[in-house]
Amino acid sequence: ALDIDKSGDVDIDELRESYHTWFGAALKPVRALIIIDVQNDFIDGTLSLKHCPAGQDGARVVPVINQMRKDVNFDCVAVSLDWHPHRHCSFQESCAEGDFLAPLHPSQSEEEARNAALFDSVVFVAPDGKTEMKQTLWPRHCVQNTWGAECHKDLIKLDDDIIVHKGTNSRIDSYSCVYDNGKYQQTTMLEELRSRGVTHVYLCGLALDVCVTFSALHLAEEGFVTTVVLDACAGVSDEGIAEKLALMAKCGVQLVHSKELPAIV
Ligand code: VGL
Ligand code: ZN
Repeated sequence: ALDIDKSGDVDIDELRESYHTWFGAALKPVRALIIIDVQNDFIDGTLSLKHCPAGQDGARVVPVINQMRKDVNFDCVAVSLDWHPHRHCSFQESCAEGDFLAPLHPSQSEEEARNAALFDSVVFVAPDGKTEMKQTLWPRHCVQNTWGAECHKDLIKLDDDIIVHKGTNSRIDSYSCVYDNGKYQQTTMLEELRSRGVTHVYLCGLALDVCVTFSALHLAEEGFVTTVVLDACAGVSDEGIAEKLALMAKCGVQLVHSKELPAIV
């Protein structure tokens, strides 16, 4: 290591080496592909995007993502999985049974919560015991170790891929693969990316206006140079997509087409 007190007789080779150790990681881009929730339930299962307002086919992203893995030399690949317990606060079925996995907020009547329809929202209390937490109710989906939680059968996965589970806490939902919706807890994503010196992240997957957007915003906030590959994503609703694309652009997230990547990277 460089001893500042002896700067009179600095060894230039040692200096160069130290410089490389200190700053090399920051200067040399380390790129991660992050594949968000390309799971059966969002494609052909209980929360199929085909039956959502935008009517998109989630399976369309699979060949695009596979092609990106071939065309671009990513330093690592992370695969996130929505990974809920059978009972979860985001499930309309749980609410309808009066099985509230988080306390209802005083402004939320139990009657209304029980009768809430799919895609309605209910107001819970956040894990801090006081903050209002608005939760959209989805059909039961991506239950741990079920077919619906498996990735699409054609999605390429390699042994070295990083797997990150999200939404495992029944009390709070987690759209982002980084933090839950109230930022109370984090997944393993940041430690996985930081331990590999990742500087740049490229996101794709499902759903563009939900989990891809929330993940991209958290990663941008954490200092990663963040890009979303739009044709490698499918979304829930056209209005949601328009709103979230504007939000991401405003927050410095780059929006690109997969064809542009080999030239950029
Ligand atoms: C998602 C709704 C509920 C997603 C997950 O992966 O976009 N959407 N849970
Ligand atoms: Zn979910």
